[in-house]
Amino acid sequence: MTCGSNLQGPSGTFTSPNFPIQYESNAQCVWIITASNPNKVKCLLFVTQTFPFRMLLINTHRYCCCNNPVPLTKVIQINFEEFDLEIAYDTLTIGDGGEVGDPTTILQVLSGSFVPDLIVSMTHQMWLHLQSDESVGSIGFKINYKEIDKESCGDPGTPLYGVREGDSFSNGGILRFECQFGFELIGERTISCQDNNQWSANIPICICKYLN
Ligand SMILES: [Ca+2]
Repeated sequence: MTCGSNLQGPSGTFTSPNFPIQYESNAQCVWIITASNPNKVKCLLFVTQTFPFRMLLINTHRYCCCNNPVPLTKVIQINFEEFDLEIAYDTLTIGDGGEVGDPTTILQVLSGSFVPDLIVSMTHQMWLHLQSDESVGSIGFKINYKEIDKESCGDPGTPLYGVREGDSFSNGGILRFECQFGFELIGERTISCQDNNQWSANIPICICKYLN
């Protein structure tokens, strides 16, 4: 069966077919998410008396004078509320841009139930392709998406029973994690936002040391 849809920013939610009941066998579903207005601009420098300047429409009723408009490019962030596909046989391939299936744009190929905290595109579009084989399904997925500023990995959150140090989600940004007293940190203590808009690892988890 074919399924999927074209989705627009600034935010929304979508699911695999029949979610949370099992998706079909032989499914081929494609979603393309596009930022709501990739052509918006912002003014870095407002000019009031210097000419020449460019008149830019800020909203329906207001104009400003601007001598260096820059594109206000947004990128697409997704996170998984639920995810479970038959491991190794059914896959969700996620790519940057709108060229569905282009192997040079693939960001992740997901299967089973382990997923990144967040996946962020490099451009104003992201594509997703669900492919299932001829037998055995699972519940599928529920995904939330939203637009965020470009050159960002998005807010990955803070572990339950943990604290976070650092607040930059931009390329090069570093977050450090500690767990509350009595809890042990499992995973990476430090993660960084890479140039491809993906965090270097998921955030860690904090588990009680005295659970036996
Ligand atoms: Ca299957």
